[in-house]
Amino acid sequence: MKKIQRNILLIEPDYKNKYPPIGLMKIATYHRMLGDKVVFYKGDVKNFIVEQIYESCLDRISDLDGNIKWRKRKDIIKDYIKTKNSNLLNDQILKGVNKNKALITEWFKHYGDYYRKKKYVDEPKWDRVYVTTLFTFYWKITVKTIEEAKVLVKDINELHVGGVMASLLPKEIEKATGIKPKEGLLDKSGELDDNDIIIDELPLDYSILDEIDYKYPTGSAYFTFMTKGCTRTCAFCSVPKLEPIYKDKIDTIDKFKVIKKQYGEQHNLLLMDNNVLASPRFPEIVQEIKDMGFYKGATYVEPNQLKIAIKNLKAGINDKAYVNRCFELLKRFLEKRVKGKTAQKVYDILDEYNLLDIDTTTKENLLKAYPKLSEEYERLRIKKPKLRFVDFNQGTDARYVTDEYMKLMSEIPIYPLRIAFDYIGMRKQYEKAIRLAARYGIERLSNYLLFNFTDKPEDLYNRMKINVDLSIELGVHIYSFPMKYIPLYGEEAKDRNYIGKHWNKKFLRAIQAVINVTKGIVAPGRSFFEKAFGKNLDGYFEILYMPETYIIYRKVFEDLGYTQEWKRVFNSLSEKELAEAKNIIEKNNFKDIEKKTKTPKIRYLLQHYLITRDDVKSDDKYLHRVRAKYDKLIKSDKFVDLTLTYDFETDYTEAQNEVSSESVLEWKSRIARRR
Ligand code: B12
Ligand code: SF4
Repeated sequence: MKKIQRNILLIEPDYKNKYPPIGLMKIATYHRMLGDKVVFYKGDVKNFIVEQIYESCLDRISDLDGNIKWRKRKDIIKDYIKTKNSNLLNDQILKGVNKNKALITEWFKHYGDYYRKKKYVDEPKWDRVYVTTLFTFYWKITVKTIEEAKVLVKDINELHVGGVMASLLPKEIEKATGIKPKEGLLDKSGELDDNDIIIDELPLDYSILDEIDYKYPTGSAYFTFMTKGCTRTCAFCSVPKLEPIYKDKIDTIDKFKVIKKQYGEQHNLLLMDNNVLASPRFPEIVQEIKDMGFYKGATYVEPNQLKIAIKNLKAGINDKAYVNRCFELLKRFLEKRVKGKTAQKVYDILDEYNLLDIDTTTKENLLKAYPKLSEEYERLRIKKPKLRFVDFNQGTDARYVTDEYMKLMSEIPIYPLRIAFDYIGMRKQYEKAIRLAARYGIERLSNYLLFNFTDKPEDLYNRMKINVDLSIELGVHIYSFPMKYIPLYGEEAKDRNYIGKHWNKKFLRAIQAVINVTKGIVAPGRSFFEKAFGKNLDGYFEILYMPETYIIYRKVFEDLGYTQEWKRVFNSLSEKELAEAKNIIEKNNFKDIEKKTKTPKIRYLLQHYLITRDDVKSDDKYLHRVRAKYDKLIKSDKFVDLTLTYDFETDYTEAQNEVSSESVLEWKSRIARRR
């Protein structure tokens, strides 16, 4: 009996993330194995619905007037579907239409109504929809996505939700959406259908990533776990819940062979192991990594991506993805690799087959044009060897580091080596691990420093300082990446506002403000560190209490003398006044100062906190210089980008507290007078 092909939709909510959705990539492989049709979408579900209606609309009208390049009008047509604005229809969409105008107009109106009157709700198209989830702090957008996905699936029981957040907050998701998520891994057979396939063990389907506009910054890479779970149960970590069983080695090389054959060789190896050094089979893991082509000094020559894409296009693996991919590759080729007469020749071929615009590019024409382009493409494509790197991105556990294991790590191109420094209590083991790394010639380290958990603010300073001191002493580069703790369960897990026991709102903002310019990176140099965080703990705490604007525009306010004035007043407070002032500052809310304290000196001190960026007319050259330096570093090193937390994605300096500008001006002049 012939199996019925199912329509499968995979959704990743519209949040920012660095790694592609590994779970969905495995599920895509699974459904393709079963002969189902798979579509991937990342973004807003409403927009997806409009896209789908647009495609149906185009199917209807394309032949009614074949002279119009309808796809060039995509954005306006989509706008019309959303708004049913007749001006758009008459003035722009129907412009130049000569054939079947009345009929075409009716179809547009029909599809406009179809969206606006939500008729699609009565005609769901998808046999199964999967929504993946990631960080718990993306709660709102994930719940919204699940809610909106409900109308897409024929049978609500076929709406599946899984992944990290679904495993940490399953009850909350069920309460909010009525959908009971699938918790944990898909590591047993028969989890989704009645068959023997273990989805977790399948190779990833890379093709789905070309179906969407979003670009993950990982670049060409193999993503995998060579161990699962962890041997420890740290209270701040969800691995014991997500992956409760420690598997000390997962055979990987065969999966890579499949990926290589289907999608081409990948550049780097990104490993998500939670605690690889806990594995007694670590020597075997390192050997397998070497066998996969990741040995010290190994290089990578990019395969002919166009040839692979055309092969997959011919095989009908994922037409939408490979049309997009071919278009992108040819566009880049034309813009970057060909010059003069060859460029003209390539341009003419692309033009002849309507391949210069994604909206007019078709599979049929790509296959026709390819034989004319393939020779030049092969001749001129990039063939320069690039170094390959291995990144254990979750960090390694210093407590498991031995001489033997460090030596093994130094035999593969680990870049950077990440050693977790989760709390000050592990200082001894941590320092020992760093010294061993230096001894084995590992010079670049990027280390995670957890804060805002049960630690004290001074612990963070001390750990950063240890890294600065060790870098100088050992002649290595240790970058510190402070990682703010976010709860794993309950209400507090749903956003990033949690304040740890020994922390307060002001201190957290201050840390963020200090490292905002460097996007979260604390570089190894002493002079920058001391300027940014203080020469010693007293200096550090002074910075933590300092007005945010003075922290960010350090130079400007120092030059104006405001910082000195603030320090003078802050340090002149009596013990009692200081306690009162600190109590107010720590809450980081400076509205209605008069109501907060009766003490004139404290009131005067608090005026400094009202000064905002808008009051600073002069440019802070120092700030721009530092920012430019770090932007360059991030751009030039993918692994730095992959370490940065989302706390620094938006320009924090743009998003400071709004305070009424009148009062600011008044306070400003008073401060100026007192100086
Ligand atoms: C890789 C990773 C990263 C990467 C990027 C992740 C990404 N996707 O963009 C990097 C290194 C950048 C990173 C950073 C951070 N991370 Co992180 N990270 C991970 C890690 C190791 C894997 C996450 C992942 O992508 N998994 C892919 C999964 C989904 O694939 P899979 O396991 O093969 O999927 C299986 C199942 O999940 C399931 N499944 C998946 N999807 C679906 C969908 C359906 C419908 C179904 C049925 C099943 C299903 O089936 C699959 C097959 O078995 C997890 C720890 C872990 N072991 O899970 C932490 C983890 C997600 N990270 C965590 C944290 C806290 C962070 C940071 C916020 C740290 C910080 N304080 O700054 C940063 C934030 C990043 C930022 N830029 O701000 C926490 C999250 C806690 C929380 N409250 O949500 C975790 C859980 C680690 C921990 N120790 O607790 N991280
Ligand atoms: S050692 Fe690392 S992975 Fe293991 S429980 Fe602790 S924090 Fe999580």
